[in-house]
Amino acid sequence: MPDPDCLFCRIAAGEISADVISQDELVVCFRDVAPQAPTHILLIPRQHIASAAQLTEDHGPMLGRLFASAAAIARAEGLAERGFRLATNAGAGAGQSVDHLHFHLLGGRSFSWPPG
Ligand code: DGP
Repeated sequence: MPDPDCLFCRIAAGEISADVISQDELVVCFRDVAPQAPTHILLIPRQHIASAAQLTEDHGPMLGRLFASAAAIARAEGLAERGFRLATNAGAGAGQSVDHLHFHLLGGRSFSWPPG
């Protein structure tokens, strides 16, 4: 069920414009408005899920689609050979600023570990 007050639900519904890379009935992928790397794409479920802390096994089909989409986009954007990062922030303490589950697909530069 979409949340009418949620920014990413509204992007998924097409009510707020975004540079959408791909979408289907489960997942929407679009470029981050404030890119932290030469390629920075957000992958979200259409379903409103606040964060990874709410995930259960029932979300398996959506997560399978989301990770397959990430891999396909990484290949299409030429990130797969050099490497890329796929990450989610869960909770304000981890840096989550939009309370709708999203994975960051980052590539096109080197990444350090551990993350800050
Ligand atoms: P996080 O801090 O992990 O919750 O990541 C939220 C990301 O969402 C952040 O990298 C910036 C991005 N973002 C915020 N508002 C918008 C928006 O309106 N459009 C797009 N495309 N990205 C947004």
